[in-house]
Amino acid sequence: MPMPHRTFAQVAKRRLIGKEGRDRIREVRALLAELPDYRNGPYADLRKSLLAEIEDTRVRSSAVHRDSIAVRREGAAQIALVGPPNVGKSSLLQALSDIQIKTGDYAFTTLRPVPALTRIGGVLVQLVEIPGLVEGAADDRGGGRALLGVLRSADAIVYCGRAGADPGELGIVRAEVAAAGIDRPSVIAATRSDEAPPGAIGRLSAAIPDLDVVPVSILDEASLGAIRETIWRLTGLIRVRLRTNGVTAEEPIALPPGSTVADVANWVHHDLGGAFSGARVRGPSARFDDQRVGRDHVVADGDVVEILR
Ligand SMILES: Nc1nc2c(ncn2[C@@H]2O[C@H](COP(=O)(O)OP(=O)(O)OP(=O)(O)O)[C@@H](O)[C@H]2O)c(=O)[nH]1
Ligand SMILES: [Mg+2]
Repeated sequence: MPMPHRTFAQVAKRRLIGKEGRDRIREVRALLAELPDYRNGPYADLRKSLLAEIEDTRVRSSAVHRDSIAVRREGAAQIALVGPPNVGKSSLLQALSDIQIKTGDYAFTTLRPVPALTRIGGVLVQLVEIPGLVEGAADDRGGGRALLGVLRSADAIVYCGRAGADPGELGIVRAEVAAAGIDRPSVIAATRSDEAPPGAIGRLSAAIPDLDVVPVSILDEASLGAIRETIWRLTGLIRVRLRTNGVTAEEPIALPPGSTVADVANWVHHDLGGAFSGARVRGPSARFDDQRVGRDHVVADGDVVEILR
């Protein structure tokens, strides 16, 4: 029995996450080899789209110009790490994901945006380090316009500033972002907090009263856990787990707040969106376990939803 084609499509998508260039093409070939060899129907469509994926990947790889800084969006949300040079953005990105990037005790180690995926409560979130936003960036100083362009597509911003540094440095960066007309949910990560003198976090909070300040050090696991939670809250998304045939999925799906049972069904599959009778819900949005609800029922973070056909 071959895998149902919908499952295959989901598996394929998952296996291609984070892969680019030669790796991506290799994975697509492996998937093609596993695909049942039907000439018509959904499997044939899948084959066609996988073949197109190889072509697209080739085009993308040959088009990576030296000055191209575009970032391919992945995961449920994209969060930008922005701040002055040398504050520890790359180190934080590295501590929260499993990529290796250059870090260094001098300014401008990172010259272009670096994306990395991190898993928060079972959901993949993309973090992107935006390097070198200097004063005048909005007027294209230091190639600022292209960097701000990348920032424009982010869902939220983590402003990174050294816990012990002059808060004015972050003020400059925020002013450039504002001058570019970019306004996103934001927090301040007070980085390298293990090096900060006593009282530094309090002074930073006092200087930037409009944003939450979260101290973080790559040497302190608890602070990394806290910044993950902060990043999750910044996405504004909610997590819902699906239940099928009495089994609750381990990995949640991420949805915008206010999503309904119909949105969950749509996420499972577009065909299903119209053809289901309701759901059974347990969790924060239910009055009791396995409450029977209609398609307009609004789900909440932490719900378990069983779609009824
Ligand atoms: N003690 C301490 N040092 C840190 C921490 N995070 C980063 N560093 C050090 O700070 C220096 C700069 O770190 P990077 O991660 O390269 O900083 P960055 O903001 O990415 O720098 P650019 O890309 O050059 O703008 C390195 O020497 C790191 O080892 C931290 O939490 N604690
Ligand atoms: Mg860096």
